[in-house]
Amino acid sequence: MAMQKKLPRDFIWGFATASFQIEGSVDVDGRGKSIWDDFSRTPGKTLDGKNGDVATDSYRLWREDIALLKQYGIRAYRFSIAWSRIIPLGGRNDPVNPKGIKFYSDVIDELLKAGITPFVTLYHWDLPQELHDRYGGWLNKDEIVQDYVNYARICFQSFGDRVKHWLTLNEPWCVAVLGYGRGVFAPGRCSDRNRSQEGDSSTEPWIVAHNLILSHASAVKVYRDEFKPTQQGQIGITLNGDWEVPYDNSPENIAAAQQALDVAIGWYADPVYLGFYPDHMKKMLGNRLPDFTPEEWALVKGSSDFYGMNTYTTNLAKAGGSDEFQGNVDYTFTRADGTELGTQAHCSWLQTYPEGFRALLNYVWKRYKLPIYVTENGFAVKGEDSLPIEEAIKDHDRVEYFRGATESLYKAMYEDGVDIRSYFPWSFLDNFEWADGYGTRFGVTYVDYKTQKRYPKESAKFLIKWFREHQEQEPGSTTPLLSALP
Ligand code: GBH
Repeated sequence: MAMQKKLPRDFIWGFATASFQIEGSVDVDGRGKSIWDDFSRTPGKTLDGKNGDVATDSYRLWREDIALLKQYGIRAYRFSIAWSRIIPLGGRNDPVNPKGIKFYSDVIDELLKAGITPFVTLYHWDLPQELHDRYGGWLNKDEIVQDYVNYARICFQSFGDRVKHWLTLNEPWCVAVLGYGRGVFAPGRCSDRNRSQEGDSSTEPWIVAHNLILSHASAVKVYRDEFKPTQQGQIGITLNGDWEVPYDNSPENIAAAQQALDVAIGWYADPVYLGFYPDHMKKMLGNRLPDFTPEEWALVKGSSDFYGMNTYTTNLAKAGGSDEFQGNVDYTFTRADGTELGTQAHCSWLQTYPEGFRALLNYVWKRYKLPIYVTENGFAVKGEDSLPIEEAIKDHDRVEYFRGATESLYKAMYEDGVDIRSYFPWSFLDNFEWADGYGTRFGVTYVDYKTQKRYPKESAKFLIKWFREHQEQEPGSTTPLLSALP
């Protein structure tokens, strides 16, 4: 039998989290408020009115969390920095908070001591509230670009000697659409006056996206000009985006699948990697799509060292519908013959479909031609929230999800030749799942919110074992003691 190829030693794999979803301690050590503090405390915005005041208490339990990551034997840990811990009021003329810097600095040191590579997201949705109140946050180009760049520069200065992997923004599509279009995420603006007192869903998301792209590109320029020559790290953006399969073979549904990709992914990826907007977006939006000046295009094009991919599922794309954020395409999981695409997750938007992951990796590789860092991929098991702990940790559907995903990852690399450099299952811990509160669990580690005790699920063990078997190991390294895990 031919020797099976193994993932190289420097392939990065690990688990991912985000500051607001895990940290809690929202008014400790000088942290300023973020838009998610206010939003989640507003009645009716989150499931059962839950907020991030405690979350998984990781601001206090970070040493224990890193000890568990070490026990898992992972290579890397993806986490995000809370802007309002670094600069409580957020702006370029506002004071920096040394305690915030010290917190992340200690986390980074502890990770490195444990042999774990830090993979750092600068912005995972928790904008300082003050910037929103002061000038409209992401809506205000002249202010936000400078303030974001200032924040990023402080992070490069403070942590860049030890952090070699930076992500500027997590999922700008979600920031723009869910925060300013559908109004289901902070700051909750949208045209529906039953839902929000302010906002215009027909214009604001496109403006916010424009400002996000410029902020990202400007921070990358600062990194490349001022820090990369000495710090030698990689920097890029990470985009959400799921695979799209035409509902059937009709020409309009085949076109619909491409239109959906153009808005879900191309809205950001085409400018950043190719230097233009998808034609479908220009046609759909006319002058509502803010264009870049030639100088801005020069800044934006090529502003990511790699393709950062967050992906969870596949949609069947059907022409029609008026949802511009999906390219005027309807999504379904039910095929024309009545069968379902895969196993339904706890959240409506997610079903298993590993073939879609492989197809998306191929599509992105062919279109954008850069190494791919998979920075999120995961599954929420239906009903897991109501099971006793000893049942919940037997997360069969999540194991099957990751079995399919790792197989697709492997085939994309070794059968299709896609250049993939990392894989980060979402998430290390069950955590604050935004508008879904604590009712939806994505963790490979169960969190008992009454005691804050962590319990590894079967999926964590499956992934640890899979990478142990499919990746070349450091000489002399020992197998993580799976049976010894709590
Ligand atoms: C990720 O986004 C996030 O980065 C992470 O913080 C989060 O915990 C994780 O997913 C699990 O949700 O049509 O309004 O129902 C995933 C990408 C894109 C998934 C939008 C949900 C549908 C939103 N998300 N999608 S809606």
